Amino acid sequence: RVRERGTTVFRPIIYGNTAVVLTPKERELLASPDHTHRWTVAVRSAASAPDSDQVGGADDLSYFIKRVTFKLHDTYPNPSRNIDKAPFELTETGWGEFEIQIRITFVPESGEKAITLYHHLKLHPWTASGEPEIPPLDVAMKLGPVHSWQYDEVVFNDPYHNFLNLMNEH
Ligand code: SLL
Repeated sequence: RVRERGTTVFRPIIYGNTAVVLTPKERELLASPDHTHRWTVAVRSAASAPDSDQVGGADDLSYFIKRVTFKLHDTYPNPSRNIDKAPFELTETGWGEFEIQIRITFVPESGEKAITLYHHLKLHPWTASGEPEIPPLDVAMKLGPVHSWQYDEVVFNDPYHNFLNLMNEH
């Protein structure tokens, strides 16, 4: 296995969450009626997908990502959730914001160590002042979905020759 010394290859990603308020009817149907929101946390390509209205691209990152582990708050059953194929996302319901640990494991041929990102799950709407404020649920519902996403680049230095080829095929 030969490394391409002095070479760097990277891929732009976004990670974060979208959240919506549950309707009273949806809340009734849940096992946990104290849950107020449905949210999706995801790692996606930052490259735009013209045919998609979701945040971030619909590109399949599984040619270099093997697994994404979302580590949730301990109030969740089995808080460590492994996603082993694209799309690398997880949808849950809940009532509170917390920090999600996002561990990205790369395909074995990369020889790369896993990386860990952190994202504060955002349920409550952004305010003009930036001061946190939790509006009543009916108000929040009218404001629509909340989005909180961060841009990053996954960088591989001195990649293995075979892995560089694999990256360049995509
Ligand atoms: C808070 N520090 O107090 C945070 C913790 C935890 C949120 C929020 C799920 C609970 C369940 C859930 O929404 N946990 O499934 O029982 O705001």
